[in-house]
Formats: sequence, C-alpha cells, structure tokens
Amino acid sequence: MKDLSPKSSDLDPIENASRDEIEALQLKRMRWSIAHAYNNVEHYKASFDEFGVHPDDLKSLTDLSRFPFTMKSDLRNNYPFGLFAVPQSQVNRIHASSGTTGQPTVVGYTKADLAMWDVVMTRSLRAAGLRRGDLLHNAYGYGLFTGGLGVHGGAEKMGLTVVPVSGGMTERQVRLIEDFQATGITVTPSYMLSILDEYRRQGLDPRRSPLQVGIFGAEPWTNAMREEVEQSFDMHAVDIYGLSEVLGPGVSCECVETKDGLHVWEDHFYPEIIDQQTGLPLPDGELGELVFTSLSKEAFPIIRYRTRDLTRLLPGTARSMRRMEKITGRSDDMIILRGINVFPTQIEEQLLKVSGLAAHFQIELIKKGPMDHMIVHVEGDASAGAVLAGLIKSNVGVSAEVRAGDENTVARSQGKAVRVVDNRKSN
Ligand code: DLL
Repeated sequence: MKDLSPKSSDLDPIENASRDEIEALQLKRMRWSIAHAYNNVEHYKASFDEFGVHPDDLKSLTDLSRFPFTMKSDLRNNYPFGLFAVPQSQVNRIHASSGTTGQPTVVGYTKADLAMWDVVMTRSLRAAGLRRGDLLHNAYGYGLFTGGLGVHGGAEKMGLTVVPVSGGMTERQVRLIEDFQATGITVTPSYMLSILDEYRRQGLDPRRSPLQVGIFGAEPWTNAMREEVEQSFDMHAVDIYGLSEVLGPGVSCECVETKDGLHVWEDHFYPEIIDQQTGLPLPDGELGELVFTSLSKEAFPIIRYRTRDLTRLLPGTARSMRRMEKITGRSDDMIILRGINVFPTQIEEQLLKVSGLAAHFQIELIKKGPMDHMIVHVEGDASAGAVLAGLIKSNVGVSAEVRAGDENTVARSQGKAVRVVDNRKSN
C-alpha cells in the first residue's frame, strides 16, 4: 500500500492547534450556538426555560452539561421545519431520513453551513489520503440521504474528480472503477463487500484495481473488516462518521497515517460521552453514548443531541483534536440475549476469523418457546459455520445457531446493511 499521509503544511492550521486554542474557539462558538438556538427556535427556548438554564449560564465548556438533551423525538415532534433557526428562505438545502420507522426527520443548511460542510469534508478526504487530482468514485446514495451529496461537495471543492455514481448496479460500479481508474472510493463497508464479490465474479483481481483508499462509514464496521478489505484490494481502509441530525458525513474521520480512531472536527462539533442510564457526562476514555453539540451551524443548530452511538473519546494523535474510537454499535442494535449484551460488530469480528465463510452476515432473532434465540446467517459450508458458533460461544459468551447457506443467501444491501432482523414477535 502506498504511503498517502498528507504533509502537515497542507492541513488547516486548526487541525494542529494547541488544546488551549481549540478550547477557546469552542467556548466562543458554543456560546454563540446556544444563544442562537435559544433566540430563534421555540423548542430550545421552552426546554431551556423548563430546565431553568439560560445561555448566559454557559461560562465554561463543562457548563454545557447543565443544558437539556435533544432527542430524535424532538426532531419528529417538530416536523418538518420547527427546529430551524432561520427562515426557510435562507435555507439552501434540505436533507431527511427515510422515515421507514416513523415520521421522517428533516434538517436544513444555509449557504454558510454548506461551506462549513465542504471544509470538514475536505479535511476528512485529505486525512484519508486523497489529493487534488485524485479520482473519487462516490457510491454513497445521492438524494435525501446525506452521504452522496455531503461527500460530493467537499470532494469537488478540494479539486478531486468526482464520479457521482450513487449506490446500486454493482456490475457497473466495477466497470467504472476500472475504466475511469478511480484512486478513491466512498461507500458503506457492507456494499464494498458486494463490489468485492463482483470483482471476483468478473474474474478480475481486486488487488490489481486502481483503488488506493476506501473511505467507509454510515454503519458500524470493525478493524477485522478493515483488514479483510485492505488485504482483498491492497488499499487503505479509513473510517468516516457522521449523522444527518448533526451534519452528515464529515463529523469525524480517521487519518490514514494512524488509523487509530476518528478525529472529531471539534472546532465545529463538540462531543461528550454520557452514561446511557443516568445521562451524566463520563470522562474521556470511558465507553458510553456519544452526544454532539453543533458550534457553528446556522439553519439547524443542535444542542446535546443523543446519537445512541456507543464509543469513547480519546486524546488526539495525528491531529490535536480528540478521537472517537470506532463505534461499537447503536444502542438500538444491541441484542440482549439471556442477560448478555451483544452487538453485531462482535459477531463480525468472530466471523472474519473463519476462513471458510464469506464476510456477509445477518442476525435473526426468534422465540424458541419462552426463550430468545439468535440465528446468525452466513455463507459457506456447515463445518465453517460450526467453527463460528464455537468462537461466538467462547468469545462473545452467547450460544448462537449459525446457519451457513450458499452464496447469495444472505440479504445484500446497496447502502446500510440491515444486521438484525427481529422476528420474535411474529412467531
Ligand atoms: O449515515 C451519514 C454518513 C454518510 C456517514 C456517509 C458516513 C458516511 P444517517 O443516515 O443520519 O447519516 O445515519 C447516522 O449512522 O448515528 C451511526 O449510527 C451510523 N454511522 C454513521 N457513520 C458511522 C461509522 C449517515 N463510521 C448513523 N461507524 C449514526 C459506525 C456509523 N456507525
């Protein structure tokens, strides 16, 4: 793999600023953001008043913990534009979640917000190893989902050649990567595995592909998966994180030179880790729920948003901004099996140790009598499936039935993979 580390002279000055400088900027921006939300969004005014806090109470960064959380339900209850802090005429773009599980959630960006997005996205792509002149194959979905357009803006701004291919039509994905000689790809890790399958189906050696770096996010994936993809394609695999409520892709990203967790672009997004049960802030280094406060967004300021993503905050390495560890999982995807918490990433980690199984998997939950029962669907032969069942038992600590089927028996996604199917109620 090529050394793709950026020169430090290419970085934004703030990327390597001192902690004091970063925190001074954060405080200044946080005071602005809290006041902006309070003065312009009815919901924030009402919730701060109810909590007995006022923007003037924010004297230090730790004072943030005195303010109330924002939840996904607050977005739903204020559908569509109730949390916007500027008139709709000043909103340049709207994104929204698909709303498959309820009311869609809607977010907006002013012209300045989109410019900020370009800045953090450019930083992320550069951290991942891309340079002006590289050709980026952008296979994140375009549309209301933030992945496609979010990556696109920053990529164009930094002078990449962007191929806005979006998700789907896997055969064509491979053809375009090869014909256009893409050096970078942005895509969900699970869809990258489908692209890998397609390379092999077409009789092409993925290690000879032109790709030098893949920038994967929008769903949890493990270091074991990084290894699998890096070995298969002989390219770097870097993690990028974001969520539409806060921005979209580009809230944090790994640096190709260290690949040791995602540097949060802390000059625009203030991270906290809280205890999920008590809601109290936890010190850096402890595992808990990630909470974000936007520091500069105009159209859709968001204060203490509970992401439901579990991770820990770590000190900076390749950059002075703090890192978040690779996401363990979403609390919504946590399975509790006879009292033991299981995340799909733990299954992925074990699966990738077994050589006779493909990297695709899906977990199905059913009831067997009164008991919950976990089935892990994989592709490969039965003896490899038995090895996986043993690894899950000894390393994750739960009994799972592993069903090893033929190729293409596990559902494929062209975006975010559905890792857990809960059939407990239906049987
Ligand atoms: O998935 C934004 C995005 C697009 C990020 C492309 C990265 C690349 P949403 O659809 O709002 O936005 O989903 C956000 O996806 O709360 C996490 O649970 C999950 N997620 C996003 N990135 C990662 C990641 C986009 N790198 C939700 N690792 C978040 C683990 C991730 N989970």
